[in-house]
This record gives sequence, structure tokens and C-alpha cells, in this order.
Amino acid sequence: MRQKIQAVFLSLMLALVAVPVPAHEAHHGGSAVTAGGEGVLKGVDAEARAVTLSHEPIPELRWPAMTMDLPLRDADLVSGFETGDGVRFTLEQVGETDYEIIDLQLLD
Ligand SMILES: [Cu+2]
Repeated sequence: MRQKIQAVFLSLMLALVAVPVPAHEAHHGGSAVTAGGEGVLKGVDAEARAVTLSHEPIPELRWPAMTMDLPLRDADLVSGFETGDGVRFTLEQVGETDYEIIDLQLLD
């Protein structure tokens, strides 16, 4: 009984010491994949944290020009933005083929 308690205590200690590493950062050796581009907002949904974006080609990702839905890291990124706005954006890879907008600026 005493040994079992010690074993449980030890595994708890190890769990506290182990620092979880985000899966995609481990996969990419700690450097997040980011890319930027320009486009026009075709739809803005702050509540759903998403936009529809008609973007120019993004050579870094080998993406052609297209219109697509993209999630926002933070709903605040689109506060003051509306459909039809020209934007410069930064994407970060969050999954094997998934990207998220982490920065959004109005084009003048
Ligand atoms: Cu696209």
C-alpha cells in the first residue's frame, strides 16, 4: 500500500515537471510557419472568428489567388473592418494544412 502511494506521488510529480509543448511547434522545430499577403474582405464574422478573403497569390505557401474562409486568432482583429476592405494579412500555420489569420491591417 505504501509503495503504491509513493508510485502515485512520483507520477504526479513527473506530470507537474513535464511541460507540454504545442504539437505543431514540436513538429516544426519551434518556429511557427507564417506567411503574408494582400486581399479583399468578402465577408466578416467576428462572432464566428472568421473572414472570407479574396487573396492574391501567396508564393511562400504556393497558393494561387483564391477566395477562401479563414479563421481569426482573435475576434478583435476585425473590429472596425467591413466587407469590401482591402487588407494586408499575416497567416500562421496551425495544422497540417490549416492556417489562421494572426494579423490584419487596412490597406490605404
Ligand atoms: Cu487561399
